[in-house]
Amino acid sequence: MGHGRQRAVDTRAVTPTGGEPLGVGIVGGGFMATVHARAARAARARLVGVVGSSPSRGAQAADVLGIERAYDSLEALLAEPEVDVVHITTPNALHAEQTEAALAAGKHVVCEKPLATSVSDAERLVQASVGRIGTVPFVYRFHPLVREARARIAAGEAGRVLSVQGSYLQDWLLSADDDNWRVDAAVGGRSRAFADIGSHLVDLIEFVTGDRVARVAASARTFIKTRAQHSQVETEDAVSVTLETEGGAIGTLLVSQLAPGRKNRLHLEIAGAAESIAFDQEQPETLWVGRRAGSLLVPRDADQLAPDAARLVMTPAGHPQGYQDAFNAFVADSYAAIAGAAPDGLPRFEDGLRAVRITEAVMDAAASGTWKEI
Ligand code: SOE
Repeated sequence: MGHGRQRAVDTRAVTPTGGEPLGVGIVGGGFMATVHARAARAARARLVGVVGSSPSRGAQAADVLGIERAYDSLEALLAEPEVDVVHITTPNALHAEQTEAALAAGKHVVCEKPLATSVSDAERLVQASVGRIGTVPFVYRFHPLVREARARIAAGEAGRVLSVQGSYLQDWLLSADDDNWRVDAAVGGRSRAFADIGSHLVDLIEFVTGDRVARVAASARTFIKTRAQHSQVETEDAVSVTLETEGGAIGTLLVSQLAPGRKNRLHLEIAGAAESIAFDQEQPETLWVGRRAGSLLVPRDADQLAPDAARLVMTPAGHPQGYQDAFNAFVADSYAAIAGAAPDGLPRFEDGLRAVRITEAVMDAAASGTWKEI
């Protein structure tokens, strides 16, 4: 794309108030808490406190994640004046209540997706976050080559977007022996696979194309109805979606947590009138640009990327950059927003609400066998 050398913008200085590092509180102590804690540390924040699902789990998380202190309750963490921003990494059904409490305590919030398990709760959180920064980790937006794809489409290089084809496939719930709170609708919400990973896919489609999904038809399946600790599973293992966009494009999506051999494969292919563009989250070092004559693989090399993509390049070409780097960049930009900046492409609560709306429409479409408008 020949933009010449771009200097990466360092948004990592986290000093919203007079040079003090930002104080971070983490709610939850599982896999995602680890990812958030690493990202907060990379952004030079101070990891002030953590709350686990029990005091002993909180203490364990503080120890393992190197967090200063475990608090016995969310209330105690929120009463801590040194905490400026709270990261919510708990099971989905807790997000709304915990986020609302954190906002009411005057904190900024980074809340895991889905922002809430109902549209009305997500709408309330958007209202409640006015005057604060509220962000949702749609972190795949932070791969440099996703930004490159977006820049190409925005600049008109790909031509009018005609079709999108996406899939997000995993296999960690493949067997009936595999179990997790996410399978339980009372804890994870009515939708499992779509809310958990399909939400990333639709966020990315709208982010990259600049277009919006207008309506959806869908089929959902729960293939495994009994799991180790859940005798009646109702959340979907897999869902396929047919969509139309406001801009007139058409598309198909497949989201499944029962795809043998696929670990975390988010794949997106967009066909414009002049170019196709394909991105694979598990191969994020290249972007495929398809042309009738002369397709090419664009490398993650700052020299060759649009400015918004180049600024997210953390390591030189040949030194692979991946999931945690994308997460780090998301958290750094969330903190930069708290410090008063306006980073482009930061997924905010409004984007979290949008994903909840689309999830609800997909599940309603699957249940009714009819098209649903978003
Ligand atoms: C599990 O499906 C999970 O950790 C998701 O919850 C994340 O959002 C996704 O990024 C990776 O997979």
